[in-house]
Amino acid sequence: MSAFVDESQLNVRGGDGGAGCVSFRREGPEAFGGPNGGDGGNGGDVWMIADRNVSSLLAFRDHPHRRAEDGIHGMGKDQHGRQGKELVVHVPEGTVIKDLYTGEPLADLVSHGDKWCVVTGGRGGRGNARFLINRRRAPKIAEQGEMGEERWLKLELKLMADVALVGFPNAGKSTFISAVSAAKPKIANYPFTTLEPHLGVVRIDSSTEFVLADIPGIIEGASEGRGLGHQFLRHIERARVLCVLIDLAAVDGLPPAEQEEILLRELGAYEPELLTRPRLIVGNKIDIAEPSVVAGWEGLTMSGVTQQGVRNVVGKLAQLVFEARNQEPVREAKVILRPEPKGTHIERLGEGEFRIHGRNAERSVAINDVSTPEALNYIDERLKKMGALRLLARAGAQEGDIVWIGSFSFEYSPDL
Ligand SMILES: Nc1nc2c(ncn2[C@@H]2O[C@H](COP(=O)(O)OP(=O)(O)OP(=O)(O)O)[C@@H](O)[C@H]2O)c(=O)[nH]1
Ligand SMILES: [Mg+2]
Repeated sequence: MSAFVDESQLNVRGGDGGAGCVSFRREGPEAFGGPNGGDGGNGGDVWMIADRNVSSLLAFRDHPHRRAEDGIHGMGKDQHGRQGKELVVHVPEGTVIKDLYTGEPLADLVSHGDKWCVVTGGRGGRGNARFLINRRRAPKIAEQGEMGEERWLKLELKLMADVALVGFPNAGKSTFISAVSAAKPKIANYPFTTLEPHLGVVRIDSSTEFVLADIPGIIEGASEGRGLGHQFLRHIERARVLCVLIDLAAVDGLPPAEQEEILLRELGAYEPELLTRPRLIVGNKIDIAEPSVVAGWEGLTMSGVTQQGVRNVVGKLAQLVFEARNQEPVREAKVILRPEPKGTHIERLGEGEFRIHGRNAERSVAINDVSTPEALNYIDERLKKMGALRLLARAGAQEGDIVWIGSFSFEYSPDL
């Protein structure tokens, strides 16, 4: 079907890492003992996964923010904090994910099980037990937890019909889709009111939904091109389940059994495979049907106008869709991991001012208290080790220039 595109925005955020702990042994013979502050747990990642049992992006309109669990802070006695649970966000097959601001396509989750790690949780901070070295017997420093990554996304989906409504003109197809979804096609008491397909999302609960297509009426001879025929049979071709709507109060008095026979014949003549498609046959307009007609009808009945029997029909369709989806073979799922962020690099902010970027560099200043000489020493060592000072010199930093890392700054000196 042409341009039925469902769109939504989504904000995802990884869990924050727990903070490392500063603590020392204080018991019995170990009074004034060594450091024993545990590490904070990592925050949970957020994954997006294609799930064939999700059919629209409707759920994200109500809940556009999704966040994974935070890591727990480390504690004394070398107790590490627990990791935050990852969060898995289920989206329909075929969902294209873009960056909301740049429009850059990020991932295309094509088939069931395709998975993408969209943001990672913050790493947990290391406790002071990890900072013990010979020169530093009683470290009072521990790392803060890293913040979880956050990102705004745009989700796009070409809607595909799960259920196609098949019926004669005027059978009540548009009335039915209006009753069970937000679709609002024109309804009128004459044939061929609907001239092009409409899609509606039928939502039963947060985990059960399907896409219903209202298709222009089919008449005898449609498979040979009569009426709006051919064109729309093509749309039916792609639906997983067919809902054949019989008019129990047809103005021309065509008996239900005959309607059913003609409709199925047209489907089969167009494409024999359509007859093997799961289908539900429903007698509509039960509210105004003649008792004699009703007496001769053994199938399901409903009224799109009074809504009698509608819930039952929707439930049965949902069940058929669920079964059909789960019989489809699953292609081998693709797992897309995110590329590692870039290493340490220097940005020149202006005259005499630089910024060091990079996860490790930023992490080295994210410690519980950066104001002590001990902490400053530690930061120096770390920056030297990762070559950041060499990079600064190469970028032209001079004595006295200001260097930023995260929200921390220091004065550059070539003999740091
Ligand atoms: N009493 C009654 N009238 C119905 C029912 N369903 C539909 N109608 C009426 O039947 C007429 C046709 O309904 P539509 O929903 O437009 O039928 P359609 O199948 O979409 O028709 P086309 O678009 O022309 O193919 C309208 O006047 C509806 O009000 C029903 O269950 N009971
Ligand atoms: Mg219609």
